[in-house]
Amino acid sequence: MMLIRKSPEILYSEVTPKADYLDRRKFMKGAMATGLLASSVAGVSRLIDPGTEVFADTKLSTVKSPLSTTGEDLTSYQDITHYNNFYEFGTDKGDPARNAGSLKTRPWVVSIEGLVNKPQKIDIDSLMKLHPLEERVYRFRCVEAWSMVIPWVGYSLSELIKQVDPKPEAKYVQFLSLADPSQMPQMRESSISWPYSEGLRMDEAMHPLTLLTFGLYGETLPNQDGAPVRIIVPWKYGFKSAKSIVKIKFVAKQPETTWNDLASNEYGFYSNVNPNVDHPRWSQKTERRIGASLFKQRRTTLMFNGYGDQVASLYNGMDLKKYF
Ligand SMILES: Nc1nc2c(c(=O)[nH]1)N[C@H]1C(S)=C(S)[C@@H](COP(=O)(O)O)O[C@H]1N2
Ligand SMILES: [Mo]
Repeated sequence: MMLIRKSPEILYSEVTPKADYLDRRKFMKGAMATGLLASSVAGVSRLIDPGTEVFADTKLSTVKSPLSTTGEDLTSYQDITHYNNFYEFGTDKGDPARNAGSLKTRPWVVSIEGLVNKPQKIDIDSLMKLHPLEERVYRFRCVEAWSMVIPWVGYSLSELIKQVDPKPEAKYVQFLSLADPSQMPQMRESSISWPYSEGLRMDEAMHPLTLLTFGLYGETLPNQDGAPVRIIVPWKYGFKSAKSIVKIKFVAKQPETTWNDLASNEYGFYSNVNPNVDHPRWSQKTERRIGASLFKQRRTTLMFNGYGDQVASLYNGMDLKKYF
């Protein structure tokens, strides 16, 4: 049973009913207390060394989603939570898992502001209850040419947007992450001008695939993955998905975004996954699937990360080499 979390072929929620899950946890806690767990057991490192890792510990109840990607092996929980980009906690892939424990995710308020008829400050626990939570498996493709397949938990951002009633002048949505050096001391290590900012065109933000994300593998997000709430836009490079969001702002003009500001020739505002538009310093034709067996690791990158049927029409008539 404990191997289920690591098993790549099966949907976590399909094979682990809540009761089993809770039993497993009780067993693991008991086993640890009596020193029974062998270090080879999957997941044991999460329990043995809580000081250097950050755990999500709250089970979420979810419904399955028809928008889930099927037929792909899931990336392991270990890889998803130990190979991260979250520069507020350091620039190495292992830094967020080491450092994000200092992030306090309660209380947490998300401010919805700008060109909306119903601006509001929503407490995270209310935000999570706004709509039933779904499990959505998506491919995740980083601009650095690695990828994962992740069972996220959340609901379409459009559900929230409908509730706040954007004004007709609102053409873009901006997402701003927390920027608190007292909780994120490694912020000072890079020259990024915080807070981390990302944005989408309104029709992209309203697209059902755009996920307001609260969890993964059936639990709340671990801090290093952007707790307590982040955006996931599966057809775009990973940096479009801002983590640990405190503000969602509706604006008339294309907002300034972190990586585009830093190097606009390397990171476009759109950043749709596109194997035909290389990054100036590397090819985007292929990617490395993290954790996959050796001969399945290197794989062809798919246009729009494989979500073209659903999203290509958003870009009709646009030159995607110009608007990369
Ligand atoms: N606030 C914030 N959000 C962020 C980042 C960041 O450094 N800070 N990195 C981005 C990048 S480059 C990627 S690839 C993804 C990584 O998400 P993951 O670590 O959960 O895989 O988060 C994105 N969101
Ligand atoms: Mo990234």
